[in-house]
Amino acid sequence: MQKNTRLILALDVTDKNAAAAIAKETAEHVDAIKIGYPLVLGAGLAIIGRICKFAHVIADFKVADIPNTNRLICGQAFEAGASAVIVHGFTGRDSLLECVKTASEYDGEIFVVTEMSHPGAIEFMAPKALELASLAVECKAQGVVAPATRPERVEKIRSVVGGLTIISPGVGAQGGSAADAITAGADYVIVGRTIYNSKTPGKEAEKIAKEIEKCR
Ligand code: OMP
Repeated sequence: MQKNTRLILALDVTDKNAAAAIAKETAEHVDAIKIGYPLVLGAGLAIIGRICKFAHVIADFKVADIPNTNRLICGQAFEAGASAVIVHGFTGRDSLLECVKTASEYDGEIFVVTEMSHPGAIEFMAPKALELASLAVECKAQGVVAPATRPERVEKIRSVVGGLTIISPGVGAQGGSAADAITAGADYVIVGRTIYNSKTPGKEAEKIAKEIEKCR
């Protein structure tokens, strides 16, 4: 993924035609489009192939299973046209290594969730976030997901992952700021509702991309 706008759209709509229209309108202002269960369950896995004509697709399947099942899930995502898959690390080294190995067969990337952006992440994830970040480095994942809602945690996670890519959700609807996340060390911010619920998603994406540009 090329760092251009440093903005990733989370396309969490459930209708395939609405998704394609938003992807088309926002494509020039984003570096990637993240697709997860809402859209894949609503529109089918083939939606990845449709959306990847507009931008790189990150398949957000938060894969969290035994190694063999992880291999099968990641394989399906890459076969469908995804450039990257988001996975969990808490299932352990063997499960994560299988995701990384599968990605390498497709020249794809793996992003490992560390601490999530919602308040509940403080309960179980936050105490383990830095260990999960270390595991991502040790397993040679390409990057991690870290919370824009807590820029000070992005900074901490950056100090653990070194040169790995950090993608950071929680901007806008969850209260985080794109500028704060980028300044804290995120490479990309992920924005969903603020863009796809806007009457003018293209203009909204452009506005956020400009905010990010000012932080450089
Ligand atoms: P908005 O809150 O609508 O901007 O969407 C954020 C997107 O990022 C959604 O697709 C979430 O599922 C996703 N996300 C988080 O919000 N927090 C996290 O900690 C991790 C993710 C993710 O893995 O993408």
